[in-house]
Amino acid sequence: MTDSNTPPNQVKPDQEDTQTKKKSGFSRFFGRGSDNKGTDDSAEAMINAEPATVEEGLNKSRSSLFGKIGNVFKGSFSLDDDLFDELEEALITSDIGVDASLALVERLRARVKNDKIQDAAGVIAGLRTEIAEMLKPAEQPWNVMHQRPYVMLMVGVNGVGKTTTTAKIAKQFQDQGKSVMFAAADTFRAAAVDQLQEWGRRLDIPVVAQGHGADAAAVAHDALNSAIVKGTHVLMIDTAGRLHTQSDLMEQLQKVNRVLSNLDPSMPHEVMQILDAGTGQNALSQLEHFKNAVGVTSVCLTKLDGSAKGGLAISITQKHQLPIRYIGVGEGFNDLQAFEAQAFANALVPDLDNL
Ligand SMILES: Nc1nc2c(ncn2[C@@H]2O[C@H](COP(=O)(O)OP(=O)(O)OP(=O)(O)O)[C@@H](O)[C@H]2O)c(=O)[nH]1
Ligand SMILES: [Mg+2]
Repeated sequence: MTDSNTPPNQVKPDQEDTQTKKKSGFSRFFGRGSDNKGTDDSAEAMINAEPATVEEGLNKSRSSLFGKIGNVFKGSFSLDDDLFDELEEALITSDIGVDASLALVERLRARVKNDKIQDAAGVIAGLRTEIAEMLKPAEQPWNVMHQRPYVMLMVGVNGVGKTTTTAKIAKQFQDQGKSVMFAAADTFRAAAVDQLQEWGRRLDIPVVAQGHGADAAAVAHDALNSAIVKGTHVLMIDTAGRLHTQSDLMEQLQKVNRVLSNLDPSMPHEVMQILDAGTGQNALSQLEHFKNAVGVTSVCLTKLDGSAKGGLAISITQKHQLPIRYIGVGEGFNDLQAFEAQAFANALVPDLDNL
């Protein structure tokens, strides 16, 4: 991780190492350590891989949650305070967070009482329904066609999946018949521009770039002008990963935002924060900081497949009421799926027979 004194156009050698290690998942498809180049075959594999189901993506989260409490629903089940206490504890330790866990158990108690639920299957079904209800505010309609170009700023800390998620969403737009342009506003990390350009080449998407060390806001400005001239439907601006403590980089992001909104106050239309589910409750404070700095308008929760912290979606919704546009349940392009509250709740809470 770079300290806040490092100039934006310099990358420390140890930072490059961290980046290379982090890309090991990416290189599963690309067959080597580089984060930006690979064979066409491996790119094809990533683009065309069969989708994982949401249920598969939440395997770890589900077993972590019910590994702890499965037994209280089986055998000599008794509907008492102990059951709710154990449930509450398991929810808290599954990264649903304290507030959201308390709220969830409270709602479940009320449902059990109102619906006169008496058996384990009923409690499990009630839990699933309450989780779906709590997640509902995160499932919001998204109309990217109301503006042309529709401008999206992709933000988040290092390595959460900003660039690959940008490419994956772009592919979905293309499949819907929309034209896309990329802006390479991660001018901080040496290989970042190449990485985006490589995706642009593979997906046949134009990339506006000025190279390593360039002013990110100038890149965004150029790209916007180009998207206007070309009549592009969606402009997606990839940005450098940064911590909220890297004040120079946070200011750079604010400048990108400002340059866009000076040209048109409705821009950017979407500031999408990518959050790595594996970071757990830490993701909530990342969101808080970015929200304050650049007015995040939506979230994408990646790497659920590698994490047992799927409950995070509930605390994000409870605390921030932002739309969760997508969830990442694997590395393949088809593994980035539109968020659906009920499907997510179904995947997190198994049937009694499968506990
Ligand atoms: N397993 C899994 N891997 C993912 C998912 N989303 C992204 N990744 C992987 O995460 C790694 C980092 O992705 P990038 O898109 O380069 O992340 P980034 O946020 O742009 O990184 P920086 O630009 O360095 O800040 C890559 O290997 C991706 O393939 C996901 O949902 N599941
Ligand atoms: Mg990136």
